Amino acid sequence: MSGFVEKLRGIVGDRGLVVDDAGKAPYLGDWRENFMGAALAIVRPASTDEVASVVRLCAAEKVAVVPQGGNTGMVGGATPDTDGRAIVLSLNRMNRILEVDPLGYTMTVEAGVVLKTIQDEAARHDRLFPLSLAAEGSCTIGGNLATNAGGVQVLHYGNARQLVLGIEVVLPSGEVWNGLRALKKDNTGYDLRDLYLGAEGTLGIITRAVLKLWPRPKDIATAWIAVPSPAAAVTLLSGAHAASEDNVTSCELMARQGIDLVLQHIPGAADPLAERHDWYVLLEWSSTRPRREGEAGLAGKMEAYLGEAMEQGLVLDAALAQSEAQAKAFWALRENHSESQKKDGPSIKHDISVSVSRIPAFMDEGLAAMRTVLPSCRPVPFGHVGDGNLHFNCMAPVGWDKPRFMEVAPAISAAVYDLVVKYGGSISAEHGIGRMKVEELAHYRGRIELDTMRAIKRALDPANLMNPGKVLEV
Ligand code: FAD
Ligand code: 2HG
Ligand code: ZN
Repeated sequence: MSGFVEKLRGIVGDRGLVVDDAGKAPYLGDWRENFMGAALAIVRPASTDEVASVVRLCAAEKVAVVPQGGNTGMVGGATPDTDGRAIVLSLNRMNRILEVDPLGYTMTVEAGVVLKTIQDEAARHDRLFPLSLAAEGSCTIGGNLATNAGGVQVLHYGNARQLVLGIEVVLPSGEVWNGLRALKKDNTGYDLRDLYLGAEGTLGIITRAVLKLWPRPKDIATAWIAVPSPAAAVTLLSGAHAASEDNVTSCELMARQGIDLVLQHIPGAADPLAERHDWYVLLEWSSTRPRREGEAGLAGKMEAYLGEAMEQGLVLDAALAQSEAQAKAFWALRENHSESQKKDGPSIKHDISVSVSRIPAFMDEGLAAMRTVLPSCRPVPFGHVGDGNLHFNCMAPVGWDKPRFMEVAPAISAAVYDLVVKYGGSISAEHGIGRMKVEELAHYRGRIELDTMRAIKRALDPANLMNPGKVLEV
């Protein structure tokens, strides 16, 4: 294959090619350390033309391409398989912000721009790019679009699909589809853009995007709230929409088990409330209307609302952030859930969704289902309750190593996913399918849906070279 690698070098130059084992290593395993693959080379093109030339070469030589952004995905979608015959195509050199149009509320970027850089650039123009997730310091917009990422503000702004107007894609043939349109309305036939969003790199490589911007919030209220139950959390959220004048931008539910792991593993983390409680909500309201002199603003409204909720027994205790630093500390308790679970030991994740009003019943039945399979397991449910999206995770019993837990893990997952189906929910709300849930997708999706998906994949990638083995077996 040395001739092939030299052809790659001819396209991307020395800076764009990684062939030594130490250099390749960070691109070959996933964030959760569940998958480790091998690759002929890591290819890092610097432009759409270079991506297209690399993909054309791979198509001609029948070499599979695994697109990769920040490599923070939760389902192994960016990890090559172990045969070492694919290349990893990393977008991390395509990291330029190409244009900001504050008047039209858009930003045009290359796919490898880190999400936090986009948020900061929008803020510099007094605008907001609302996609927000704990991996924002390292995930890329290309990866966010390819996974249709969710995060903590979906209930107000929508998921990644709703935050983008146009995209440019390098197709499996190496041709470039320029759908980089900044149009809010465009009913000209099938929506090709929506095909590539959430396709996890199996239909093509997103190289550029036109993103939507929003006005930057000027008044933000954040509260850390102890609630008696998930049912109380859902009722609290339901009333908050009107009480905040439709300004609820985040509503995250957490169980005490998750908080204990954060306090144990994350230096500097502290419990905002004096007493221990079983359930917590992190509630945030944001408005673009600045708080005027002498007004209590959103914090005043939130305080009044939480006071009423306390009288109704929906709230047990609450702390309203008195500063940006305190709000950040509340958020750190939520955002360090994944990191602290990773540090604690083996776990399995169930990124599920049901309708918001069915969260309480699902929680009860789901916890019972996990414990029926393995009474000593340690469930850590948390997540985006406003989207009906729970991370219904489960830590291994204390003292168990990964191989032992993985023997029983499939039975726990099957119990959870069967219940999700009973509730009319989804087995992957926001993380995607990757390689981790290929079998589950095939099992839980209907024949018509699977046949249609396979027909699309075969039509757009007949040689099955674009991220093969991910999402669907064809
Ligand atoms: P990667 O991991 O590199 O790739 C993900 C998938 O997209 C792969 O299938 C890959 O092949 C494909 N891909 C990447 N770039 C491209 C491209 N340019 N064109 C085509 N395909 C491409 N996700 C959420 O939805 N919500 C959350 O709240 C959330 N929180 C997280 C918190 C932590 C601590 C971590 C580690 C992850 C979290 N994630 C979350 C998962 C992950 O961050 C997101 O899925 C993110 O969108 C992935 O971006 P990435 O650039 O790292 O993509
Ligand atoms: C989050 O909401 C992410 O923090 C990660 O989606 C969830 O670790 C998880 O299970
Ligand atoms: Zn999440």
